[in-house]
Amino acid sequence: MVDNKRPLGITDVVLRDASQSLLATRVRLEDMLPIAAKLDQIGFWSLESWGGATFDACIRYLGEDPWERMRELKKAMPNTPQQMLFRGQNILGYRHYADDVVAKFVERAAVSGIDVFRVFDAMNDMRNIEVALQAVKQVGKHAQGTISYTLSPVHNIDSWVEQGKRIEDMGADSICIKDMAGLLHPYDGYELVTRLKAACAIPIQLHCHATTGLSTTTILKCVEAGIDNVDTSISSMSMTYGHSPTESVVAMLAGTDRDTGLDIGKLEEVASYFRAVRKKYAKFEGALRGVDSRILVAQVPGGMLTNMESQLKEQGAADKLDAVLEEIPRVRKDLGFLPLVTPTSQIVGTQSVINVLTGERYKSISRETAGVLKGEYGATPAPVSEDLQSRVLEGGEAITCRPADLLEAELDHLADELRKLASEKSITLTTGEGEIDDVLTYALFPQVGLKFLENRGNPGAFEPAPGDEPAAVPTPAASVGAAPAGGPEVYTVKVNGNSYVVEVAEGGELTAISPAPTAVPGAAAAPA
Ligand code: PYR
Repeated sequence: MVDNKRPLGITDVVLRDASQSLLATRVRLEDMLPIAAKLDQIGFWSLESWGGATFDACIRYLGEDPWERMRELKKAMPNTPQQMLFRGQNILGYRHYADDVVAKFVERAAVSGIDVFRVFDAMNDMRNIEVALQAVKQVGKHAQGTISYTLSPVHNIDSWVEQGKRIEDMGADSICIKDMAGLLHPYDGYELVTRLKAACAIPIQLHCHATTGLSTTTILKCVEAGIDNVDTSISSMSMTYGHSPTESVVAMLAGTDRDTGLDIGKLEEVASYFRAVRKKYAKFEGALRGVDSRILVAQVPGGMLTNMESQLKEQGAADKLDAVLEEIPRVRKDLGFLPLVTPTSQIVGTQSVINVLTGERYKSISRETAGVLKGEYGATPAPVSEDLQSRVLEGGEAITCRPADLLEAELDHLADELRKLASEKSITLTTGEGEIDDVLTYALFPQVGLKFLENRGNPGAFEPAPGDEPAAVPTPAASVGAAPAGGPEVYTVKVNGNSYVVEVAEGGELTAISPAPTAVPGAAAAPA
């Protein structure tokens, strides 16, 4: 083992990514707080407890104020650094926001209790994480820059090491290798970490999903190469779409130079608690048992695959899954080999489904696909298809600067807009210093956020908690075929007796139309 006489740091992700990946982001604060004191005593390097899709799920489904959730979690776990996943210029949404919104969001997240910000960009365009990282440094918190790991002809160990160095040069405190599809092979992980450790002075952390069955072995090889911290999840909330079990990694390293020092007995108390919680949320479980080896071939995140599988099934097109899986690499190539992670996984997935279901490639181009082709999300790892690009540009120019440089400051305007709407609709906004949190909720999700603020404190307006469902719940049409947390609004409309599912993006633009499903979908895991 390399220069390794130090404990491996563990970030347990049970409260955020495990809940997102295994239980469709539905675990409620009331099921987190009873175990918080125990989690706080374990000695984790950090606990991932916020960010990703949790913010959206809180306001869309659960009727929980995400800011309040964070404050409560921090209060209950004062001794453990609280970590969030931050989507760079997309913050916790699906489009780029102006820099003033990014900076204010970071500031308020820090005030609410976040200590470690893991900042990534779905395109790996590092210009898109710069403002967020600077904002984190500004508030004196830990800024972790991220490599969104993927496989493609234009990505290799050299390019990842270059990206790592760039992150360090940007002033980050650490680097995360984020392997959202579980594609990092153990020996590649060993080489990548060895090279990153040689090239960069800041700590390296590994985040691996378990879907392909590689993650625990990859963790071990990365430990041998000298990785500083790894993400795991308590065993009763681990594996399949999630992550390697915390206790297994702790046990593997017990008595070695990298002994984590964590107490298996205490961890078992936490595992036991989540065993019961998981049963309560069973209806949100995905179908996977064990390993999905298709991901090794299709190279997509597990959540993306299962979402597509259930959506196709609902539309009576389950037989098209293989065709869609073949289509994804083509679309990904046309879009410059971008990594597949929120929001690019949804963009590539939706376009692939449209290409297959319409029977003609790019007969219809979604607004988001056009956005990638126009450079609205930043630079793609490789050039995009010239044909498609000229089609969507219609003689205009693609964006080559950092896209947010083209966005005017928007926070003051949004605050005024929200105050006006609140007075028209008699919405009670938070008063004083906390008002800005409401503005940020509205800034990120104008429709869903406003609806949340209108109904805050009225649980009846949101999904019932598990166990509180009425005996027979008629399915509201608007929830049929619902997109993963934070996707576009989905409606079912009838035209001449035929039902169609229509997706309307924030801002009101139509992004996709498909025949309506015949049955209510099962719960699918949100994309990683
Ligand atoms: C998210 O952005 O929600 C991920 O989990 C990657």
